[in-house]
Amino acid sequence: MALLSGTRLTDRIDRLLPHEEAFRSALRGPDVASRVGLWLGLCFLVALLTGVYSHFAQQASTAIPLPGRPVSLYRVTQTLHIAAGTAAVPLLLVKMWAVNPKLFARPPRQRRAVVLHVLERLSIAALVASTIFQLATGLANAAQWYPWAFGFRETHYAVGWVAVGALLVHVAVKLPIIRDALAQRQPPAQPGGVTRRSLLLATWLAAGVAVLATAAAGVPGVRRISVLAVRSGDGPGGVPINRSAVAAGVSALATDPGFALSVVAPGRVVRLNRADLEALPQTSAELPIACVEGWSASGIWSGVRVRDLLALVGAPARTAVVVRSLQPRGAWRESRLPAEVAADPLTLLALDLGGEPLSLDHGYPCRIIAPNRPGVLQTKWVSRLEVQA
Ligand SMILES: Nc1nc2c(c(=O)[nH]1)N[C@H]1C(S)=C(S)[C@@H](COP(=O)(O)O)O[C@H]1N2
Ligand SMILES: [Mo]
Repeated sequence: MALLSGTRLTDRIDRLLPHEEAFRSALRGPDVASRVGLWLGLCFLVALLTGVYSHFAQQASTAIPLPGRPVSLYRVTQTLHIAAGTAAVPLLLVKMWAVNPKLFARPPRQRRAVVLHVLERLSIAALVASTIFQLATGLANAAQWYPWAFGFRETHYAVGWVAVGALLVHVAVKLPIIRDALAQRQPPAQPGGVTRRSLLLATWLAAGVAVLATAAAGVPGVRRISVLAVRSGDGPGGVPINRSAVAAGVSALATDPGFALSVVAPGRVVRLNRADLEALPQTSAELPIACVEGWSASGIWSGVRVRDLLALVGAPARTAVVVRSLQPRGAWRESRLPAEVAADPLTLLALDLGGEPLSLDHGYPCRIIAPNRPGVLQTKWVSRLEVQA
């Protein structure tokens, strides 16, 4: 059997695939793509800035110390991060619908033009792939679903930069088209079909509904309409429970009457049981738990200032402290308090939430709660505070 010659093969593919002109809607094209793209770009910018902040906030030792005030800064930035990512999903779908015919544009004939065409297509492929990756992994993370083997934070962070790079190339290449399209006040004529106005309106509406239904879980007042949110705000003291004591495998140790917290400094150890901790001066503060997965809730915590505990072993207030928990394994069983966090008068080893002793799931007998920190660092079931020499 004779092999298909190169030209016959390309002819066949050409006949199989639709042509750019086969897409009828006049709304497919730069006019809608630029307008939706502008908002998509804005979502990207918000996600990038808040994402970089979150990445560094979760780093155990950050070169630039993060501010302790406002106490809810991380709560706001992480809610914005999830909201921007969620809003981007319908925007991306409409954007891809608008530019879809371009996928079937035939390559030009001249060699130089072909090279440029392929490069441009490759940058689009990188952009689309990285964007879908970011939105898909971000959404899965917000749903607390980790169906992959790679570390989420590092990968989501790295691919974020790929997406930003590809986006910059894309905007630079398309700038003249974008400028023309945005300057065009007159929408494309679409006899009998959906108008540009209603398409854009439906797009903004879809983005708005998506944000309210899922990502507004961190916003007091509107939390109730976030019907698809993973964590709703129920839980003892109005604070949801992330990992339960049973899931963390700490139930027996945390309820053991022989429990005692160890505060350790070089050459010195002080052991305190729950009654000893209750007998120390107590401080109350309203502080949020702001989970990186997008939910957050504020509670009134009371307990002992960490710096008071450091004083018991003769350590200065401004000392970095390693916090260990009763949990035998798992990524969040330990955390580190940088010196300025340990010294903060609002950094507490909490014993109570909402005027009641901590529930087992919220970290009984004692847990860390510090201002403006990602939830992953608010270690529960604390068993040891180790001063860093
Ligand atoms: N020991 C321990 N502490 C932990 C965790 C954990 O898995 N183990 N999860 C952290 C995460 S991811 C969050 S968001 C908060 C949630 O606290 P909560 O369950 O009291 O709301 O606890 C943090 N403290
Ligand atoms: Mo979390």
